[in-house]
Amino acid sequence: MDLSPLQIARYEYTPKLPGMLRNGISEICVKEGAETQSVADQDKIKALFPNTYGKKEITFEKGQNTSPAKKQVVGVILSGGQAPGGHNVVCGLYDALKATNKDNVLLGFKKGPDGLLKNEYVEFDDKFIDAYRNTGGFDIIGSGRTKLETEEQFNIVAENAKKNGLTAVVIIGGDDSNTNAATLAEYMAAKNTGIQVIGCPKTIDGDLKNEDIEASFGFDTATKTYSELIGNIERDANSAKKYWHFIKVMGRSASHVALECALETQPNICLIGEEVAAKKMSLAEITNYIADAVEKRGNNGNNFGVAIIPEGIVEFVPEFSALIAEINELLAGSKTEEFNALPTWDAKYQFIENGLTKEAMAVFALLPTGIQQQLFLERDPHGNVQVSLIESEKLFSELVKNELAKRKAAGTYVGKFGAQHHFFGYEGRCAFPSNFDADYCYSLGFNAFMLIQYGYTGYLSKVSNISKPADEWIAGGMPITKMMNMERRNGQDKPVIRKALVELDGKPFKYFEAHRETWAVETAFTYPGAIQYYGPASVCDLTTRTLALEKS
Ligand code: FBP
Repeated sequence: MDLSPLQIARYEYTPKLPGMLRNGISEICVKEGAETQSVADQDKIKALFPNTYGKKEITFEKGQNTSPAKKQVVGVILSGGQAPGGHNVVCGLYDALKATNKDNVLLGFKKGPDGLLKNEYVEFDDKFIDAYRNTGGFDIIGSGRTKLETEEQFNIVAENAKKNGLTAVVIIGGDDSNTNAATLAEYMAAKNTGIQVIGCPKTIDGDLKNEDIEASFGFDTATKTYSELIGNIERDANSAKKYWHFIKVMGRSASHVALECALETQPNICLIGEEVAAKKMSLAEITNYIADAVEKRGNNGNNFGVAIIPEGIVEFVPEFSALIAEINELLAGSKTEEFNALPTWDAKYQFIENGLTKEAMAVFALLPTGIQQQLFLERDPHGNVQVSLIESEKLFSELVKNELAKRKAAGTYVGKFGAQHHFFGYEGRCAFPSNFDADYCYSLGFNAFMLIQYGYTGYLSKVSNISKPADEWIAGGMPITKMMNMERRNGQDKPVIRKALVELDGKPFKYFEAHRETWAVETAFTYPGAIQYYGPASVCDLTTRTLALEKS
C-alpha cells in the first residue's frame, strides 16, 4: 500500500470556495473600495513605498470578468515554518491559473526564497498538483528561512524572473515574509519590471492577523492537533491521578497557540506571555501561581493536573530577559572560547558569577542546573542564547517542585507531586489540513491568482468573514503597506507588518480569565479528540474558539 486510506480520501475532497468565486472564472469581477493608509507611521511608510502605498482595498463579486487576457507565468514560494494547508494554496493558485487560460504556467521555486535566488524550480502540471491536494506539509517544493530584503537579492530575483518570463510572484509566508513581499513588490514597480507580487498569510503561530486578516492559515489545524494531544493527556492524568503534565506548545513569542489550546481543553494552568509581561511577573510569582493550584488540588486529594506553557514565555519575564541580555554580553567575542575552555561546571559557574550583576546572578541561581547549563550550550550563529530552545516546561516544573518542598516543610501542602514533560510543535505543523484550513488555503491561492489577473501588486490575498460557512466568505485583497508600521530591528528603524500579540482586553483572553480560577482547582478538562474530516459540519467544519470568540 503506497498511500494511506485517508490520503486517498483527501485527494477526492473538493475544497469549498467563497460563494462569490464559485461561478466560474468568467463571472468574477472586481470592486474597488477606499484608498488605504498604513496602521501607523504613514509618512514614513509612504515615503518608503511610493509606488505601492495607499492603494485601494478590493473585493471580488459575481459579474463579468474584465481582466486583460494575457498569458501568465507565475512563480510561487513557500517561506518559513511549515503550516497545514500550504499545499492547498498552491493547488488553488494552479486551478485558477489553468481555468483562466490552459497555457498559463505555474513554477514552484524550491526551498523558499533560495529557489528564487538560485533559479531552482519545477513546473507544475495536473499530475504533480493532484498528488498534493488537501495534504499537509510543504514537501511539494520545500521551504526556507532566507530573508529576501537586500537590493542585491532583489536584482537577482528580477533577473531570474525575467529569464523565466515571470509575470508575477506569490509569496506564502508569515509577517516577515510578507513584509519582504511588500518590499519586493515596491522594487519591481519602481524598476518598471511589470512583475507583480502577491502575499498569502501563513503561520501556525496565529500572530499574522489584524482588522483585515482574521487568521493566518495553519493555526486552525495545528491548534486542533495540539488540543487533541493535550485532551488525551488530560484523560490520562485524570485516569492515573498521579502526574502533573507540563506541556510547552509552539508559537514563538505570541501566546495565541497556548490560549487557543486552553480554550479547547480547559487545563488547570495556562501561562500567557503577554500577561506575564504586562504584569511584569517574576519567576517566583509565576512559580507561586502554579504551586498554589498544585497545592489546592493536592490538598483535595487531586495529585494531578495539566499546565500549558507557551514557547516564548521566558522572553516575557523581565528579569529573565535581563539575564539573557547579560549572558549574551558575557560571552561576546572571544569570551565564548575562554568559557568553553574551562574544565568543569564549577569553574564555569565561577566565571558566570564573576561576570553577571548581582541581580542577574540572583535569577540565575534560582534556575535548575540543567537549565543553567542549557543557557550556555545552545547558542545561535550570532552567539546569542536561543530562547526558544529553553525547556521552559522543565524549568517551571522544577521551580514548582522546589516551592512545594518548602510548603511541605511548612506543613501547608500535604499532596504528592510528580511531573511529566512534553513539547508539542512539529507534531502539528504538517498534519492533514482540517476542512477549514483546506478550504481557506485553497481560497487564498485561488484568490491570489484573481489579484494577479486583475493586475494588482503588493497585495495580501484576503479571505474574510471566515467564522461563517464558506459560501459567506468574502474574497479580495488588501495592500500589504496598510498593515505596516516602523519598528526597531537590529538597531535600525524598519518598515514591518505589525505582529499581533494576544490582546489582554480581547474576548478570547477575557473568556479564559473568567474561567481559569475554576479550571485551576476543579477538574474541568474537555477532550476535543482528533480532527474530523468526514461527518456533520457541526463537528468537521468548526473554526477555532479564538476566532469564534473574536467574532461573537
Ligand atoms: P513561522 O513563523 O515561519 O510560520 O514558523 C513558526 C514556527 O513553527 C514557530 O512556532 C517556531 O518557533 C518555529 O517555527 C520553529 O522553527 P524551525 O522550524 O526552524 O525549528
